[in-house]
Amino acid sequence: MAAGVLIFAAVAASCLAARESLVSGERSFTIDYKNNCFLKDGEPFRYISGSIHYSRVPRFYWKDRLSKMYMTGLNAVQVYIPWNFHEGTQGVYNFTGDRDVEHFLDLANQTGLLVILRPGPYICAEWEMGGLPAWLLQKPNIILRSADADYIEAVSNWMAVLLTKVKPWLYVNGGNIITVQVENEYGSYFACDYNYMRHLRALSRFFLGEHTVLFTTDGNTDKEMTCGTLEGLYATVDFGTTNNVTEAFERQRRYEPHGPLVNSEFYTGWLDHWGDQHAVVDQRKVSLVLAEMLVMGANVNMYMFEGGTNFGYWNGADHDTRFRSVVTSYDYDAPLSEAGDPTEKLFAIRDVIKLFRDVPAGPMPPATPKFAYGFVNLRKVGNISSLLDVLSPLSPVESEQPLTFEEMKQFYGYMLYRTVLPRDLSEPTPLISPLNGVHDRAYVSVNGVYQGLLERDMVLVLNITGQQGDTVDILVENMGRVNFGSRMNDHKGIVSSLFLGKDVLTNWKIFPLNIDGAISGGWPHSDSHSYNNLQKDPSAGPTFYSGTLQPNGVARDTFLMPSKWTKGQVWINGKNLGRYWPARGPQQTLYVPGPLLSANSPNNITVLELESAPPHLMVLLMDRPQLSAPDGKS
Ligand code: NDJ
Repeated sequence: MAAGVLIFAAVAASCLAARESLVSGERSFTIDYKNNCFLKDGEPFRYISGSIHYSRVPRFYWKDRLSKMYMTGLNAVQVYIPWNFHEGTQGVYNFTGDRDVEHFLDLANQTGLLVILRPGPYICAEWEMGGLPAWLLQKPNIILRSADADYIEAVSNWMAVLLTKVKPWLYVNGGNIITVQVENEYGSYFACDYNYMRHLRALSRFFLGEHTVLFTTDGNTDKEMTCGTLEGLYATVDFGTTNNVTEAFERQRRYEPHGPLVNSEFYTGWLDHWGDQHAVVDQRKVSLVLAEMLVMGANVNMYMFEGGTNFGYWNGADHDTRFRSVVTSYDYDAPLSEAGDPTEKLFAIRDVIKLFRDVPAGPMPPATPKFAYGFVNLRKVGNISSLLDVLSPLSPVESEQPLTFEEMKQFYGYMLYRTVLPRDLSEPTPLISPLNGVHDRAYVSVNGVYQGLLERDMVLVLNITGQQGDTVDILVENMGRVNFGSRMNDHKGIVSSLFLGKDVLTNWKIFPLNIDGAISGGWPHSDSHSYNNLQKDPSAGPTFYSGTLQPNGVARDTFLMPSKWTKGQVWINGKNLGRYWPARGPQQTLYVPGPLLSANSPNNITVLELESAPPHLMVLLMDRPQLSAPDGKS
């Protein structure tokens, strides 16, 4: 064992000797700087925790997942609050159903789990715009995560609502929240604005009181620690299996010479982007590094313990060398799978934890039963251009230049831009996005004939043909806003002019699309005929399909495989399951939670295929996921 480990282990022993006398019955959670540990009710305390995002797990399963975490031997869960999940429209708050954060806290409490709360306002997390509401982008050039006045005002209003709601859940107030994070890895953001961090510290103190343990989490470089830490906020670090544990904690010690060692994000797995290989982190390495940290007496949170799913449009994206969108599954190769099933990694982690604390007696709750429903036939409903009366019932907005999603106040999903060809194109003529202004994918039709696509950073030119006056329909897909780094002002739609050869395309009609509203309202009805439309090749371009799954008395978790479909979005019984893109991979199947299904009546499946449907028009419902591309590449 390295010398550093031994020194830290001695620290752990001193923590065990710590005691603080308390007025009997008083609840407290504090930092013991003398003995380098947390104190809970005056007794030395160490957490072994796991991250779970309630926004990625159906409410029905919250209790099941928390019980499995408890039975692994965890004594705490770490929870992010995604601001945009709760304040979709500025000033309008939603804390019901899958957004009922107090119910989640209550279930954790009943299960015997303490909570490490991470209320943001920014969370990263591979979540759309890192949890920030896209309506912030309505102010041009807003400097997110800084002391920008408009940003601060929005943050302050949100924190007033949120922190007031969680205050009764603080440990000292009789609840289970032991610590609260301020911002998230702020040190890796370019702005490095201490006034912003001071403001967040003031808000937290004001709404949560003087005695709550507030902390920061930062990556493992001096720059990150310098910009991310602030006096009065306990500085913690995050790192995975490829880092040297002793060095990582030595860095924490440079910023926090005394107090508990904390790895706030120990990576059990990693995320996937479309086009990547599926990420896997070796279970033995996770066990070894976990043991190494626990021997040192460190507090560890495993990120993720259960990842879950980016349902709907909630995935984020990265933009380093180019824009890369995160896949629908957030399985993360975590100890509990996307569907909440215990994996070998979970049992290996439990074996490690057993060496350090008693794990609860009794069996691990089993995997939820899965069902292979088999093939479901779909029929064509119609191409998107022929369905605008249903999907965009109000008149379109007319504008000489294209407007962004944010300007249209439609923040997520898809929008349709329509104009006409200014001249005859007898020869294929380039439709060009010279400033890379398609955010993020555009599906182009001329008079209902699908021409092909443009893709941000990838495809900036598409040759099209047609006659003067022909209708050009461009469906633009928002593939999730950037959640990390300096490019989070990620406006969507056609964000700079498109050219046809040398001519700028102008005079647009822009149709906001309420696809989710139509589908959750019962559209398309099972008896509705295929809408008449102009599409020549019936299987090309953005087109809706639907069908029914006959459940035969069974409503169980299942996995939808859109084999040979190209790219699109799936809904079942009105719930948006997320994006599929088997052609790009690695993810091949979509998780379908059983509680969405009816056991006794037909279940509606709706697919929006953006490029090209297979001739068979079937999807397969299987009893296991496939998160890697079949050839092992992406
Ligand atoms: O705090 C961040 C957490 O929310 C730290 N991470 C995590 C990775 O899952 C997650 O976003 C980082 N993400 S550093 C950036 C990934 C860049 C590919």
